[in-house]
Amino acid sequence: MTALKALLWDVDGTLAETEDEGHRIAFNLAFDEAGLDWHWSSELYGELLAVAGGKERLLAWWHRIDPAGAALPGATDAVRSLHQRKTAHYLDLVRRGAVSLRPGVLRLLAAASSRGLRQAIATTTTPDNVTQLVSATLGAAGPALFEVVGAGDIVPNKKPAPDIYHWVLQQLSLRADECLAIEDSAAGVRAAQAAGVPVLLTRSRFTQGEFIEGALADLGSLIDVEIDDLIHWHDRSPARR
Ligand code: XBP
Ligand code: MG
Repeated sequence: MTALKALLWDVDGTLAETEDEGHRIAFNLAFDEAGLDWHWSSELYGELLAVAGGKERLLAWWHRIDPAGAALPGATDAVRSLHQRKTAHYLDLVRRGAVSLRPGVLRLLAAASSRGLRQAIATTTTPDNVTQLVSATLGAAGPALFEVVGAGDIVPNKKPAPDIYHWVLQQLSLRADECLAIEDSAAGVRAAQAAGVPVLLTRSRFTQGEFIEGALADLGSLIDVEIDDLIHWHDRSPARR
């Protein structure tokens, strides 16, 4: 029986509902600052989340509304600059307390730590965003909870590609079946599954209606989930050797 050795946490939508009150607001602030007449409502943003990665999402939006402009030689640099400003706004929003951990997350993080489980992050978002979120919500000691942070452009292909999970497993020197991923979206579940990592689903605000398959279970909210529940699901995973 392969014992569970590490929890691999997704960030956006899993640790916290960052997308609507954080990332979406930051994108709109960057648009205003740049003098663009773009504005992403919650409803539109929920659609745009089909594209993982903020830079990739921006470029997909630009191609959708102005294909000629998006095809210009300087488009990639323009997206990179706009995304840097968005990230600055996001960091400021999180620093000022715009985002809280989802109910149950703090208790699970602490319980996993006290049970000797290693913990890591596997996310599409920008690395600085992770540090800021974890520090703002868990305090200065927060980042130390996660032995490895796999984030953003550290890998060439973002979720649903398995790259970020392969990278995190390599950094941890653990096998996929020794770990358990916790994800909120179809892309995240697909990424973990493609890497052979058993994965549990906890839907977020934007993924409630998504068709998601491949998770060991759909936990719903984490508010009543105990660490023994996570270990129980891992023990029943077909991926275990
Ligand atoms: C969610 C994402 C990220 C965020 C925006 O990441 O797809 O792109 O929406 O962050 P995950 P950036 O669910 O894997 O945590 O703008 O920094 O990409
Ligand atoms: Mg997510």
